[in-house]
Amino acid sequence: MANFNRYLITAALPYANGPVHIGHLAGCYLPSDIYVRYLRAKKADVKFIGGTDEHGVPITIKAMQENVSPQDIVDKYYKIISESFEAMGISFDIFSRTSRQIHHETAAEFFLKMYNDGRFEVKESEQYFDEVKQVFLADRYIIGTCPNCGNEKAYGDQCERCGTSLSPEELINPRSALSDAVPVKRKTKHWYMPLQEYEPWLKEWLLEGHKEWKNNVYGQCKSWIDNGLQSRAMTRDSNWGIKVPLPDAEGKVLYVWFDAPIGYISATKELTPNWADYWCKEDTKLVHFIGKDNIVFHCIIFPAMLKSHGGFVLPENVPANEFLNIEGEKVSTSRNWAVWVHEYVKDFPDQQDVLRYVLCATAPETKDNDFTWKDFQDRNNNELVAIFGNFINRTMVLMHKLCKGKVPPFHIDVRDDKDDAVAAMLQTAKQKIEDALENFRFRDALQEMMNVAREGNRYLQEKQPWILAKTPELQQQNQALIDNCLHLCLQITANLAIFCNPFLPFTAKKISHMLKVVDRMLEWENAGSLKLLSVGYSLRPPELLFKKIEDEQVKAQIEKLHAGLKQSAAAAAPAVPAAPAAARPEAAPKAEIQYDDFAKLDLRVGTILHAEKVEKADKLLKLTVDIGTEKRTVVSGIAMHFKPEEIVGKQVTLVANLAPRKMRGIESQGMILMAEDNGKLVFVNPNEQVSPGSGVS
Ligand code: B3M
Ligand code: ZN
Repeated sequence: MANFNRYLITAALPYANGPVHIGHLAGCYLPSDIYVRYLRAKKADVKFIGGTDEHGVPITIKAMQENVSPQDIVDKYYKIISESFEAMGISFDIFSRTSRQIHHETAAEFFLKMYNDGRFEVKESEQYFDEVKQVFLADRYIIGTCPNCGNEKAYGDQCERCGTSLSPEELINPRSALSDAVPVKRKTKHWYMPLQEYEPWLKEWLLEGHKEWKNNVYGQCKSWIDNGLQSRAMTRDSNWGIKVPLPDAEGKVLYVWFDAPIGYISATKELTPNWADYWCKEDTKLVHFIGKDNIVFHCIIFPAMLKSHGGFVLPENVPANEFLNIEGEKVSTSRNWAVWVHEYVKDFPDQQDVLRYVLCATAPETKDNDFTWKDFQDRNNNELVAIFGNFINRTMVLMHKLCKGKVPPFHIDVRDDKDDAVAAMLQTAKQKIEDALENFRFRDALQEMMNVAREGNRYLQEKQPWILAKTPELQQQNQALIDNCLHLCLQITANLAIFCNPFLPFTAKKISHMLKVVDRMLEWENAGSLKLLSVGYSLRPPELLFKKIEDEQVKAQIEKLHAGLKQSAAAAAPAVPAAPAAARPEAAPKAEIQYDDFAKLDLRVGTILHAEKVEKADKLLKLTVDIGTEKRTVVSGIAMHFKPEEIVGKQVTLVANLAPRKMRGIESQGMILMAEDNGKLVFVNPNEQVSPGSGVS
């Protein structure tokens, strides 16, 4: 393992086409900030790079929806996004924008170097063109009827009502979203990176060299590489973006995924004249924090670009998180099913650390996870208030009451085993927190930090200084024991400030203020020490660190979430690609049937034993379903809605006597019942676990 002398930490550049929500925070901004704060506390040489991604189709679409220029959009959201991060204490060293001059220059130079080194292939292909507006149309700009569900406002890349992924060719009645004209195919030329040529190198560098990467990241990369890489266009036809710096490239810009990661380099240049130390010296540890939808770009395409350009370090790790759902549903910005950071900071002023705590405790580190307001309340009330805040508050109150507001001395002659155990407890915690943080296990690290507060409470409870001081006479007799207890509780409190600082920086500041210590005390090397506070030092009165969150607040947030959802539903019927069809697709009534018709159905509950994708069929999953007496193979069109590994073990209702049917060469022996809610599919199953094969009637 190489020895690193400096760290370059990046967090994905959010598109400046909307505010950030808590899923963004949990996905990459909070973990990266925790990591960076820890590194700074260790006095490491570290730069934390962020900014907004201001190019690409997402921006131009938003501009069309709001009927303003792309520049207006990026200006508006840069402000909201950067203020949200600042309010939450995400401590970037720089928060730049890819629209800045320095980035345009850096990205253009990068492209030109690759071009001059012969790294691109030029290829012509046919693409949809709008003859009225005289522009090529990205797939998103083509709308038409979905061949699957009949939604008339499906996009050329996806139907947002039924979730099917589409190509523009599949749309019935395709039209340009810009002019309503029927698009025509036209030849266009682009510069491609032959990614297949990087395969041997990627196998060696990534698959062989980085087996330590998180399973979810490594697995995705492996399957991309194993499936074979292809040439990918690094330019697009558009007038919004970084102009391709070649003479014969009128109307062409760099592909947004080519320019955006270079934004990390440009931002570092903007930050420091020593930028090349961070990007070009082998002893830099470069770590990209991202969400799982960005894995291929950061682990395959950008490294291939860096390699191809030459002279840059490669990422040492890419600890991508999975997704955070909200109240059991996927976050959807278009349906407004999200908790927006700029709204949270307004609704919960001065409670940033509560959100930081809850998001870290429930971070989707290895699998998708769920945020609920109830859990938010519980974790605040039962953990931050009842354990962490309570320990520090009791310590401070008792110290003021029983030790005259000063750090009491420690009397060696009356110390006992419990006192002696405190030092070891702190040392162990320090080790465990370090180990977890170095390995990007932020949840574990947070748990270990909380355990220190738990241990503190336990120690205080065992010592019971309030009993020792029940009467003035008793207190006089026991003062040495009382002193020892509170001396150690105060040292634990100071240690907690150090330990919690990466996770709860606002709280660490408040504790430092109460203890009247300077920021230097929070340096990591001080952790584990029992000499953080000097004897006789007078301390400030206790401040409340956390307050209870009431049921009404939780209720209001849940209502707000649902109200937001309805609002966006009412604002449906977009003129241009916009919010997805939000109106509920009512199931059409069917003709009346007799009981006998119904009784012909053999419905059985089964358990999914195995699920896998059907090759070359985007929508199909092949399932093995246990129906008690036998196992059935069922081919089901649900691949766009569920990942195979998510549904193994689920109970389903199977139409068991449906005539078998061949799909993609596989005989499907039955059909699974699904409910459809606004484009989301849900299994129909009994509300309690039943034995496989149980009949349904
Ligand atoms: N803007 C995608 C996203 O916001 C993209 C990330 C760029 S990181 C260089 O998820
Ligand atoms: Zn559809």
